[in-house]
Amino acid sequence: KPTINNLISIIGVPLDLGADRRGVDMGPSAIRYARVREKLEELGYEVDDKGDIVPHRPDSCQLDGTKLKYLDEIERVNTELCRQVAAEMGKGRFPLVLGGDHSIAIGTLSGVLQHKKKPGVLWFDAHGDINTAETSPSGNIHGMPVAVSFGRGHDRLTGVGGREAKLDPQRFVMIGVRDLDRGEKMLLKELGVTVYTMHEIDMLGMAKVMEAAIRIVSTDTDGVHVSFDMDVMDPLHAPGVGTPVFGGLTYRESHLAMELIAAADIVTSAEFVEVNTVLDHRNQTAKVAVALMGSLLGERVL
Ligand code: 6HN
Ligand code: MN
Ligand code: MN
Ligand code: MN
Repeated sequence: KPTINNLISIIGVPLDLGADRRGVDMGPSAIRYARVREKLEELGYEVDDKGDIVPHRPDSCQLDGTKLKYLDEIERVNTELCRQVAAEMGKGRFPLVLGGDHSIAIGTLSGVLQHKKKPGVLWFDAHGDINTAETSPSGNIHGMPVAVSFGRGHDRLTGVGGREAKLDPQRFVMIGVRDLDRGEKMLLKELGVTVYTMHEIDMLGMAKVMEAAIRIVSTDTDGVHVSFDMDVMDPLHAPGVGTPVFGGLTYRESHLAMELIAAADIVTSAEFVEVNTVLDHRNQTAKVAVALMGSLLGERVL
């Protein structure tokens, strides 16, 4: 089973076009300001901050015949992210990607798939992010990365990293979900994705849910990616997100999940996304994100 070495590469992706809303573009800065590098160095990691993949901002939303907003630029940024994630993993380093909106998971996951044949994924989110152009109520690509990573969705997106390098829904687990669109419910069932909604977390408790989730993603896999959308947390604890939904994870539930993943020693890449500084209070959400990264990467009280 994969034990990560002590080399971490930070990649910032200040993209907000996938959310069609300003604010998450400052996420990487906010997370750096909350001292992510210092936190990781305290934990004994050697950190290489690769800086940001800077998106161009089109004057207006170009739709050219598709419902998908900002498709060109999102494809370009994710293609570059895929390349950088693959390059860092090729050097034996752990990629830690800072968002940005969740459409960047398209690039992160396709980068991971250049190195891992069958990675497991733990997807923490209030949402399913498994819309396609046909089912999306908004046309926002941050609601689509899960579908894309299974090979469903627009050609230009499923083509990032190659059409063959796609995830197996059997090795994909969602945690904390509480807002799904109609088409998302249908596709989740069709593909057989395991979804632990807030209901299961309420009923079983986070410890039991994570025990089951970790078993799924670490059985017959060659690595585990953690994709953490800050809106999985309750807006009380993480107010700085673009699409808040009441009834989310508490501060402790989120940490417990990260601590249990760390104890299982399975994680090989991670991303933290959707920190929206415009809606945040005194950088609270970025600080929480950094604290969670600490727990995920082995920080312990004693
Ligand atoms: N996120 N399901 C909604 C949509 O527009 O497709 C919301 C998506 C939110 C995406 O938070 O990463
Ligand atoms: Mn998301
Ligand atoms: Mn979300
Ligand atoms: Mn909704």
